[in-house]
Amino acid sequence: MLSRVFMMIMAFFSATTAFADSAIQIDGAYVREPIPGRYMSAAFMNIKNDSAKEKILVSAKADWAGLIEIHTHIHDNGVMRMRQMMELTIPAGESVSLQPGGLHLMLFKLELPLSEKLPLTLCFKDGSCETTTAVLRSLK
Ligand SMILES: [Cu+2]
Repeated sequence: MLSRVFMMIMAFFSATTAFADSAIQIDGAYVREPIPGRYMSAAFMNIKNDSAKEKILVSAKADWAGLIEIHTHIHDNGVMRMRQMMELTIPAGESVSLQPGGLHLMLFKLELPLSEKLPLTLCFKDGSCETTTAVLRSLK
């Protein structure tokens, strides 16, 4: 009887640990302050995958943005253009950096004015989601 209780406690602890041991770490998230009168902007961050499996970002959501798309920049005859990506793979044990001029989350239908701290949730193909807080960063 005692060993059965012990087993249950162990099972509980290992389940708790698995839950707390999140595979995805999001660092340095920020939202660029929108140009006055505009309802769109971009978010940048570093996404680190600490798990042994690749993680595939498929969507992002926030209360303060009506639509969020994953974008990258491509060179097209000397012109930088943005292109939507339906998926962004973060390989096992690696980081992907979203930064100006490259990958970013494109934010549409912003609810202005934005607050200084902006909760942002990233969701992955395996059904898991991770929430971070992006800070609002001024254009200057
Ligand atoms: Cu974009």
